[in-house]
Amino acid sequence: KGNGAAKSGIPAKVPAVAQPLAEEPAEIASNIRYHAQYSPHFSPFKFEPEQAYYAAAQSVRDRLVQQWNETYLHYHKVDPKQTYYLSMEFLQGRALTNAIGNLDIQGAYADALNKLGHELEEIVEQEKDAALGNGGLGRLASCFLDSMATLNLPAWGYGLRYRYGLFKQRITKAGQEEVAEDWLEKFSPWEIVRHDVVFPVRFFGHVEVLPTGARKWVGGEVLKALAYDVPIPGYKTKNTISLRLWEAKAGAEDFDLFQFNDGQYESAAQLHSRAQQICVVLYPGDATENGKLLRLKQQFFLCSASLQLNAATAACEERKDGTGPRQWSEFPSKVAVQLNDTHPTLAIPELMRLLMDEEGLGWDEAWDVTTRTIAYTNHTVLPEALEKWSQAVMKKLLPRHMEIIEEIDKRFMAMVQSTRPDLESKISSMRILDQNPQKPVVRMANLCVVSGHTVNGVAQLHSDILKAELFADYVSIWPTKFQNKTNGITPRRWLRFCSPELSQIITKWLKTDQWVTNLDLLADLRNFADNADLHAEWESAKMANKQRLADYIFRVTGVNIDPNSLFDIQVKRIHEYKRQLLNILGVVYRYKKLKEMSPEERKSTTSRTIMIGGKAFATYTNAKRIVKLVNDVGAVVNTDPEVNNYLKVVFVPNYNVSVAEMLIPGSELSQHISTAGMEASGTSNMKFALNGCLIIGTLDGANVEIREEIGEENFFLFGATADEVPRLRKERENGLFKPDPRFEEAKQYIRSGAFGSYNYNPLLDSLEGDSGYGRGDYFLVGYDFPSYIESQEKVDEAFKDRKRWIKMSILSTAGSGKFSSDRTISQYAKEIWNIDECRVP
Ligand code: B1H
Repeated sequence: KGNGAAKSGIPAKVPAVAQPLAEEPAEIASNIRYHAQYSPHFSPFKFEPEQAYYAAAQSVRDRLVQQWNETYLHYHKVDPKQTYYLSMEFLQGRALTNAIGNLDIQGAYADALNKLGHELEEIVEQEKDAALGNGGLGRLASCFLDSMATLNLPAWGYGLRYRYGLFKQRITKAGQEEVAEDWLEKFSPWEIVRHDVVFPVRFFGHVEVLPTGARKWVGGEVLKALAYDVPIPGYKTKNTISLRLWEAKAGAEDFDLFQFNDGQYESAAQLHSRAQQICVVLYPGDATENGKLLRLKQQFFLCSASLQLNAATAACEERKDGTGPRQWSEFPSKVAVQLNDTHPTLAIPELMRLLMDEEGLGWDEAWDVTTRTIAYTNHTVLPEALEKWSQAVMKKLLPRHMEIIEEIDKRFMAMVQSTRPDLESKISSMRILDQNPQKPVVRMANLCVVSGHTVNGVAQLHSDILKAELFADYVSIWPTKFQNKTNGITPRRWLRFCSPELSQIITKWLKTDQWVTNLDLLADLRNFADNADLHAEWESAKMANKQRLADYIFRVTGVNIDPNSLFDIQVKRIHEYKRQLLNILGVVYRYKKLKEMSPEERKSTTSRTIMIGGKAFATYTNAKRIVKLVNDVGAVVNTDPEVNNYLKVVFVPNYNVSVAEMLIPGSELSQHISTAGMEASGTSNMKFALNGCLIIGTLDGANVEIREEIGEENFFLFGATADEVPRLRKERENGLFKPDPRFEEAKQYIRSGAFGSYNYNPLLDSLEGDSGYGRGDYFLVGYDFPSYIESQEKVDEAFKDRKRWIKMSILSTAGSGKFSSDRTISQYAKEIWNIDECRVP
C-alpha cells in the first residue's frame, strides 16, 4: 500500500489552474458566444433560446469546475472526515437559476444574455428537470446537497445516473398516462464524466474458500461503474461539492467479436445490454420477479461502487502528520456513510466484505469499523414501503453478502439471548432474517438498525412513533441509538430564487439579506406583522406571483382562473394516506352547496381556485382513479356558469420541481391533510409556509412543528390525532362509526353521475365496508370529513378579512426559520456524522 494519491484521483503534482473568469456582462457574453460556436452540439449559426441555454450553462459550468477543483484540492490538503450521502434518489430539478444564484452572478448573466438578444427568464425555461427521484425523499437529498455545500461541509452525494428519471404525466380523457422523460436527450451540461473513476461491480457467482480459510466471491458477471460528477455550488462560498452518479458499463473485453462476425449480434453484446438495463430507469415496477431482481441490482450497484471508492481511497492514505499509513480502525474517523432509507442497505454487507475478504480484517474488527461508519434514516412507517428481499433472490445475486447477513443475524440473536432473556418472545420479529417457510426474506430496516450506529426519523412525531412502535424493542437494547432530525428545505431554491419579489421585500424590511443563510432571522418580520406598508408590499408581491401562476395554468390547461380568488393548492404524490380524496370530496360538497344557493347568497361566499397536482404510481389503481376524479370534477365545475365565478377546480399536470417553483410562491392556502401518524414529515408544507402560504392540516409529520413555530392561531387544524387513530379504526370495525350526513351527501353526489359516467364506485367503496389496509376507510376520510369542512369554513371567513389574512401570511414566513435544511444538516454534521466545516479559502 502507499501511493494513495493516484487512487484517490488527486495527482501528486497538480498543474496550476485558476484562470481569472469573466466578471463583466460583456466578457460573459463573449464567453457564452464562444461556447455557442465551439461546442459540438449545435450548428454555430443557430442561437435560438435552446442553443443560448446550452451555451450559457456551459459557461457557468466553467466556473463551477474551477471552484470544484479548488474544493477537491483543499479537502485533499486538509484531509478532514467526510460524509457520503447514499441515496437511490436525487430530485434536482433545474440547475441554471440555482447555479448563477449561488455563485451570485445572476445580474451579470441576465445582462450578458440581453446583449445576445435573449431574456434570462426565457432561457432558464429551456432546461429539462433532472428528475432522478420520486418525491419528498429524493428532493430532501437534493436540498441537503445545497446545504452541505453552503455550510462548507466535506460531504458528497452518491446516486445512480438513470437514463429515464420519473415519468412525464399526461392527462387524457382516461386519466393519467405515463410517458418516458428523456432528460439526457441532448446532453446535460452539468455533468462531468470521470473516466478516471471506474470500479468493477460483480453479480451472481459463488463463494470460494481459500486454503487459509478466507472466503472470496468469484465468478458471475462483472460490470463497470463509471462516475459522473455534477458540481453542487454552495451559496456565496467557493465550496463546490459533487453529486456523484454511477453509470453501468461493460468493457470491450466483454464484447464477443467472434460471435458478432458470426452474425449473432445480440448475444455478442449480452453484457453490454445487461449493463444498460441497470441505470435505464428510476424504480422499475417491482410487481414481477424480473423487476425485483433489477431493483436489487441497482441498489447493490450504488453501494458497491460507492464503498469500493471509499475503501480504496482510505486503504492507501498516509496520515497527514507523517506517522505512516492509516489503520483500518481509523476509517470511521475519516468516513461517515448515511443511508437514505433502506434502499442502500447493501452498503453494510459490502463494507464488511471489502474489509474481510479484500483487506483481510477479522469479523470483529470489520464489524467495529462498519458499525461506526454507517447511520440510517427512516422515512416511513407504511408497511408496504418497508423493504423485504427474498432470501433466495439475494443468495443467487449476492451469495457472499447473504452469508454475511446470515452471520450478522446469528450474532445478533446470540447477543439478545445471552444479555436480554426478557426479549425471548420478541426475537423472531427483531431478527434480520424472517424465516417464514412460505417466503423467507431479509428485513432491510432491521439490518440497518442492528448495524448502524444511529437511526433517525425525519420529524419529531415520526421519530417518537419509531421509538414507541416500529423500533420499540431495539430501543430497550440501545436507548441512545435513536435520534430525530426534522427535515428542512433549502431557502435558496424555495424562497430566494423562486420568489424574487417576496425576497426583496423581506431583505428590505430586515435590512439584510443574511436570512438566506440564517433563516431564523425571518422571525424579525414579526415586528412588522401589523405594519400597513409591509401589508401593501406583501400583498402586491403575492398578487404578482398569483398572476404569473394564473398565466401558467392557462397555458397548460386552458382554464382561466381569477387571481382575486383564494388560491388553494395540494401538490404531492397521489396516495390514499395523503387523502387527496378528502380534498376532492370537500370540493364536491362545496360545489353542491353553491348550486343550492341563490345568486345573492353566492355573492357573499369566498371565491376559490382549488389546484391539485401529483403523479400516481403507474400500477396504483386507486391513485389513478383519484386523478381521474379530480379532472372530471374540474370539467363540470369549471364550465358551470352558475358557479364558476366562485369555484374552479384545476388538476395541474406533470407536477415536478419546476412546477412547484411556480405554484408555491403563488399559493395562499395549502393542504397537508394525511391521516395522522402516516406522513413521516412532509417537506412541501415547509416550502408553502416559508412563502407565506397558510396551511390547513392534520397533526401529522412536520405539521406539528410548523404549527408550533408559526402559532396555532395561524394554522387551520382539523382531524383525529395519531394516538386516536387505532381506536377509531377499531370502532369502525365494530360498526360503531356513524358517518356525517355531509360525507354521505358528497359521496352520493358522485355516485349519482354528476361528474360523468366513469365508475367511481370502487373508489368510493374503499371508504366504506370491510376494514383492512386500503379498505373500510382505513385512512379515516369519513371520520375527519366534518372537522375538515368546518375548518374550511373558517378559512373562508379568515380570507374575507384581508388584514387578518395578510398578517397570518407574514407570520407564516416569520415562523419558518426552523425549517431550513441548513439547520437540519448542521444537526446531522454535529450529532451523527461528527464532521466539521472545511472552507476553501
Ligand atoms: C418517503 C419514501 C419512499 N418515505 C419507497 N418513503 C420508495 C419509499 O421507490 N421506493 O421504493 C421511494 C420513496 N418516501 C417520504 O420522505 C415521506 O413520505 C415524507 O413524509 C418525507 O417528508 C420524505 C422525506 O423525508
